[in-house]
Amino acid sequence: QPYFTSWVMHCTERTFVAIKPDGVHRALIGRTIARLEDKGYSLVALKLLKPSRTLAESHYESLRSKPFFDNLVSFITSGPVCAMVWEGKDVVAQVRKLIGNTDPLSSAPGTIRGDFGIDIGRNIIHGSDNISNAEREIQLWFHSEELVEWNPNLHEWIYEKV
Ligand code: IDP
Repeated sequence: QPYFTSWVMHCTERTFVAIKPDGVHRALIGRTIARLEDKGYSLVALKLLKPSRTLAESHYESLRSKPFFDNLVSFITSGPVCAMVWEGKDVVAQVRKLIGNTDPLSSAPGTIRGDFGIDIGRNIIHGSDNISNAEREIQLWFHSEELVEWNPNLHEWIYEKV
């Protein structure tokens, strides 16, 4: 138990990740999850849904004034979306790195958008851009009882004991 306590300190940060309808239709759910698992992050929640307009508009509320907002909301609500919560040390920033730039054409090969996408409006995946947005988006998409607390045994081999 003392060992667990020292590893778990690293692992409490959470981020919201969503595979958008293009990623789901292109059968990229498995490969996307594999990349985050391979890195060492843990899945805390997962569901497939067709988001309501209210949910999609709240999720992207900071983009409401953008010319592409209506198209973006229509696209996301067309579903299905694979909504997830991932956990681990520095997970918000690291998932952004694994995803790549917003525009797939300027994303590095090796990133999800760099490997699988071409158009900015079909960039496969969403990841929260900072910790406070991650908290906001997790609350928006999930009920607290859908978030599963568990202690992966692998943590001993992923995190150095402090
Ligand atoms: P992010 O998804 O990389 O955080 P944001 O700027 O938050 O990027 O934009 C949210 C989503 O809106 C993008 O992932 C993309 O699907 C879409 N988007 C952003 N900019 C454009 C654009 O110029 N044209 C069309 N869609 C865009």
